[in-house]
Amino acid sequence: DFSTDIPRQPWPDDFAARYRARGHWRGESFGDVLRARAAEHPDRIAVTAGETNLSYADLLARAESAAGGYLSLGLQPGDRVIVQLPNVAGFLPSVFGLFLAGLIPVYALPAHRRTELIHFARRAGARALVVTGRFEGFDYAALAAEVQAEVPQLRHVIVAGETGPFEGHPPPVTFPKVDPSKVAFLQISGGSTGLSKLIPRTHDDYIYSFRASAEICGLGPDSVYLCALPAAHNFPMSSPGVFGTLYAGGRVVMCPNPNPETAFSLIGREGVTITGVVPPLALLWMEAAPKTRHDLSSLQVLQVGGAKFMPEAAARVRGTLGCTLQQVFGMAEGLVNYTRLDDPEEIIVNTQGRPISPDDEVLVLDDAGNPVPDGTPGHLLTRGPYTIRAYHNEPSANARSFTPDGFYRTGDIVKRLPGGYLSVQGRAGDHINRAGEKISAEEVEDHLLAHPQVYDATVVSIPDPHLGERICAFVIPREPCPRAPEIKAFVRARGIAEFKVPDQIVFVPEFKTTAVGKVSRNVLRAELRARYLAEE
Ligand code: J2J
Repeated sequence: DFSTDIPRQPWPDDFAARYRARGHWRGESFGDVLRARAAEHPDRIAVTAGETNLSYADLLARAESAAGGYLSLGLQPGDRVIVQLPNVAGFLPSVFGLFLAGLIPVYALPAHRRTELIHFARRAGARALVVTGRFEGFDYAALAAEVQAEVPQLRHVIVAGETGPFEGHPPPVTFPKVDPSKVAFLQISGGSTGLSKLIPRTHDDYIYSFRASAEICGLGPDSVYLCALPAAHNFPMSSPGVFGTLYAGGRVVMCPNPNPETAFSLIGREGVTITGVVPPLALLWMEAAPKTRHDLSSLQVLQVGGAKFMPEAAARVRGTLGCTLQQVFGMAEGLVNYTRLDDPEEIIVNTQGRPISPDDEVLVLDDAGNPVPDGTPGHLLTRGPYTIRAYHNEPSANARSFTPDGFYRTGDIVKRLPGGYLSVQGRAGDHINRAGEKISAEEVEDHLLAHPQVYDATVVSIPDPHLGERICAFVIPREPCPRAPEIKAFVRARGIAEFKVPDQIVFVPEFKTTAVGKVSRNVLRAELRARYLAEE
């Protein structure tokens, strides 16, 4: 039972004291932020979604109703609640309601399915799940019911309406006291080995990250942020994203899907000033921009992150979209780097930016753990005022992912350049970065191996002109050899996000390699990838 073990502030006391003394951690909770903004400018619009506009006062009122509703179910402060919501008006009332009630959101993506949700529910010890009914043709309430049937401790499925759950419900008689140094929510990691891990973020650390991000991005009351990626992703949530925009008193426009037609019409209609996308979307938008009938002239900043944006593409952003590019290299575990808006074009095009905070500590190390000179590729390790010190409930992953003195091993290979700018060169781990979604090769292999006609399977990333990387599964079949579409359908039916289903299946008679066992799996992956690319 994981119900009582959400950790206290996870940084050592001397670090915490320093982060407070420097003014990074201000003892402010999510609820405090919303209350302050609603008091300062109640009538300003906070969120637009379709025809719905919620003012800051509306948002607070709906969040208070939601808090009252959650607590009336018997949920207790500290309980975990999975939130699986697409980009709808109800997203923010749902999660601010949880914060006001002292409950801990666990953010799932709209793309997640049965297997992933069950894993999150068990790992987090979640007691409830908040979903929409139907969205873009998919029945999330039905999915939630399937998950609930498998996880008895998940007592409540809460179906949020258009503007959140429990609309009109009375607020709690008393709001629980929330300690800003404690965990506010659990974010989902990309999961480079095995299943996604849960990332505990505190009010203090996360609010610092988006407050400082909003400042770096020049956000203010006139800013209009288009939330084009799924709001539960760390990038659109906090870099500076939805929360940074609200912190600055601006307006969030929820974009139901990021195709150019939908996004451009919202940019034109709502006067969007800033948005963030992954590289494949940036490419798509640059293709579509010259032909669009929508007015994109309000757009000042296009942020691109989540995967490497190639310099050739980066150099075309200003000419095609008429705005400043900002590269963003971040991770849900913490550290976020930005190119600054007034950096020379050369830096903006060729680097992935520099850290948010003067207290972000960055190490670039060789394989033996020694620092490399600037300009030489090495492993990126980091610690700082908004980077976690441990995953939630993952003793063995923690031993691998963090050094004894608290540095997080990002798995990324970077070069440090003058001024502390970073250039991402690749990564040491074996996750696949498919259009910004991180997929564990191991996790997909396990699903393939469950197929009765699959003798063995190895999953690798293959460079892809549209996705950045695609998922390629090498499969040794049993007789009779199954067909590729049948294997894909089988994997999909295991209840996983569509973005994890292999794009391509290559049948091979054997793996022709000296690599055996788990430890050499990376060697095998590298061999198969090299052989495939050579034959292509
Ligand atoms: C190369 N690789 C990148 C970039 C992330 C802001 C922006 C992105 C994320 C994110 C985020 C990259 N160039 N510009 O949380 O707040 C790869 C790295 C990194 C991993 C983290 C944010 N930007 N990456 O993408 O947790 O490999 O966060 O370690 O999903 O994405 O993935 P994630």
